Amino acid sequence: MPLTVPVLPVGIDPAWLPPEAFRPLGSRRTLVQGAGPLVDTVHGEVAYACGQFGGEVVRNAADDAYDLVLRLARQTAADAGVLGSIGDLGDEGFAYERADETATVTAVGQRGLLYGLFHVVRLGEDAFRGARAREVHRPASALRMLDHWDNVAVHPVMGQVERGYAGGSLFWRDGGARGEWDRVRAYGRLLAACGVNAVSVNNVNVHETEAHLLTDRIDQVARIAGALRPYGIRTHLSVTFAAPVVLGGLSTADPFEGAVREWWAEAVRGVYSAIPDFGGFVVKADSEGQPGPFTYGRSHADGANLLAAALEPYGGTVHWRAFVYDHRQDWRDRTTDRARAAYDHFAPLDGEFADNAVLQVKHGPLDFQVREPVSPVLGAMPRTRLAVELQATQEYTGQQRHVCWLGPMWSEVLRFGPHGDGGASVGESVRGLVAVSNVGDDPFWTGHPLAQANLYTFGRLAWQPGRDPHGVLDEWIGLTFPSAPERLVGGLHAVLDGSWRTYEKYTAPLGVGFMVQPGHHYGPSVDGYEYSPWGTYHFADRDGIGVDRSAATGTGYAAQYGKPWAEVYESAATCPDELLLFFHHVPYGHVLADGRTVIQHIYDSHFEGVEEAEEARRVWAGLADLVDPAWHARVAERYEEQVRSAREWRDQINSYFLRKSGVPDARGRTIY
Ligand code: GCV
Repeated sequence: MPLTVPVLPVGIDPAWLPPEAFRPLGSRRTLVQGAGPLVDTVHGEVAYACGQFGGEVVRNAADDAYDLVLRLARQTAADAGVLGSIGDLGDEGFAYERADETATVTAVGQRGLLYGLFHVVRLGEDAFRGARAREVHRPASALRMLDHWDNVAVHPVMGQVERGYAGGSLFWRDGGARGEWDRVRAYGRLLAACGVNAVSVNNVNVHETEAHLLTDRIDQVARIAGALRPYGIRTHLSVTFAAPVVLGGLSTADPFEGAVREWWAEAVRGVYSAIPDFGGFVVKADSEGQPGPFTYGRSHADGANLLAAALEPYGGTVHWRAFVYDHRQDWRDRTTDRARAAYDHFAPLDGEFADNAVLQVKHGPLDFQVREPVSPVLGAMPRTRLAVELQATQEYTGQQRHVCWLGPMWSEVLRFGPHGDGGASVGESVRGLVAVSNVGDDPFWTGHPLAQANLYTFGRLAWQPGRDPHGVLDEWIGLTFPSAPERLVGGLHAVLDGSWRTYEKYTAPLGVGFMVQPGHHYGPSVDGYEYSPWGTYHFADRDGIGVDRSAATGTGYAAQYGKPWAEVYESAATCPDELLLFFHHVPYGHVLADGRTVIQHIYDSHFEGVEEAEEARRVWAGLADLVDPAWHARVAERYEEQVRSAREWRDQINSYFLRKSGVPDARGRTIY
C-alpha cells in the first residue's frame, strides 16, 4: 500500500514509491557540494530522485552548468563574501535563489542543506522557473520536537502507545526494540521534510521496563538514534525521576543528596558514550503517579536542575514538564481548580531553572481540550526557557477517527499575546515547540490519512510560528497530491479547513471541555468526570452551566493572567463567548454576542456540527475518482464513524441539557 506522505521514504520498500513531488528535482542536473554525513543524505536523496526520473547528480565538481546547486559554504574568501551578504544562517538556515538558469541553495550547517533540499521539493517546478531573488530561511527556534508516548512493553491499560491512534509503535514491540531500522530512518526523513529535528522515543509515563532504557537498555536507544541521525534528528529519552532508586538501588532520589547527583552523572556518562549527540531527557514528575521532587520536599527547579547538571557537560537539555496537578481531588471541594495548578507550581520558580532546562508547558491549563484558553504560564516566566507542548495525537479531538485539522487552533495559541497586542506573542517568546506524536506503524503513518496534515502543520509552525496555517495546508496538499486538479484541492480544503470548529460544535460547547468518556476519552459522557478525582468541569444544574474561575467569586484562575487578559476573562460581559463556560458559571438564558442564549447555542451548534460532518463525508465521497483507492477507502470508512459519533454527541449533549434546563429548542428539532 503506498505511503502517501509529503516526501516519501526512499529505497526501502519497493511499495513505498516516491511521489510525483520529486519529479522536478529528479529530472534535473544537480551539483551537491560539501562534506559530511548529512551532505551524504542530501546527495542520496537527489540520486534516488534522479534514478526515478532520469536526472543526474554530481558531487563536489567544479564549473559546468547545473539546474540546481546545493552547497555547503566553506570558509573561503569567496564564500566569506557570499555569506557576508546573506547574514547569519546558523546551523539550520539556508538561502535559496535562482539566477542564470541555476537555482542555488547555500547553507553553512549540514542541517541547513537538508532543509534547503526539502524547500526545493516544496517549490516543485517553481524552483526552476524564472529568476528568484535570494530568500533566507531560518527556523524561529532550534527546538522542534515530537514526543512519542510509546511503551516498550505493552501496557495492560494503555497498550503499546499511550493515546496512540495509528497502530503500534515504530520503535518498540513486545518488550524490546522493534528492529525495523529502515522504517525508523524513513520516519526521520518524513520529520526532516516537515522541519522537526528532535524526537523523544518513549512515554513520559515511565514504567518499569522503560526505566531501563537509561542504563542497561541504552543500546536499543542508540540504534534508534543511529537510524534517525542521517536526517538531522536528535534522540531524547523520557526518564523516571526515581531512577537512582529503581535502577541504582539507592535509598533516595533526593536532588540534594551527593550520591544521587553522582548516580545521575554516571548514568548520563553512559548515555553519551552510546549516543554522542544525545539530545537529553524528558521528565514528567509529581504528576499522575509519576515520582518527583515533592517526595523530598524539593521544588521542581531543584529536580530539573539535578538532571540539567548531569547533562550540561555534554550539551544535553532536560525537558521538564509543567503538567503537575492533583489527580486525587475531592469533587465536593470547590476551592481546588486543576486549571490553576501549573501556574501555582511553576510561576514562583521563574529564574531558578538551569540554562539547559526547558520547561515544557501544555498550551492550555487543562489537557489538550478542543478549546482552552492559552496557559497563563506562557506569559509568566520571562526568565525561564519555555517550550509550548501541543498534542498532534488526537486524544480529545477525535482520536484520528474524526477529521480534525488542528492548524488553526495551534496558530491561535502561537499568535496569542499574553501581554496584549503590543507584547510578544507566544510563538515569538517561547524557545521551542513540542508535540505529542500522532505517528505509529499504520501504513498511512497516522491512522487517519488526513491526520498527516497535523504532523506536517506542526513541523512547519514550529519552524515559523507566525505563519498562516492555511498556507501550510496548501503546501501539504501540494506535496501529498502533487498533480491534484482544482477539484481535489478545493475538496481537501473543504473537508479540512473548518474541521476543528466542526468538531468543537458537536462536542463540548463554549470552552466547557472534558465531556468525554473517562479513561479512553472517546465519545460523549457529560458527567463522566464530574464526580471523579481528576477534576470537575461543568457544574451544570437546572439553572446554568460553567466553572466560575473569576477572582471575585470563583477559583481565582482568571487572575493568573497579566493585563489585559485578567480583566477580559474576569467578567462574563467581556470574556469571549468561545471561552465563556471555561471562566464563568452562567444561567442558560445568558445572551451571547450573536443574540442567542447559551442553551440555544448548545442546541444549534450540535445540530450544525453534525450537518457539517455529514457534508464533509459527502464532499469526500465525491473525490473518489481523484484519490488513490486505498487512501480514499480509509478516509471514507473513518467518515462513517465520525458521522455516527457526531450524532451520538449531538443527541447526548442536547438531551442532557434539555432535561437539565427544561428549556425547549426554539426550532423544535428532535431532542430525546
Ligand atoms: C502520558 C493526559 C493523558 C495521559 C498523559 C498525560 C500527560 O492526562 O490522558 O495519557 O500521559 O496527559 O500529558 O502526561
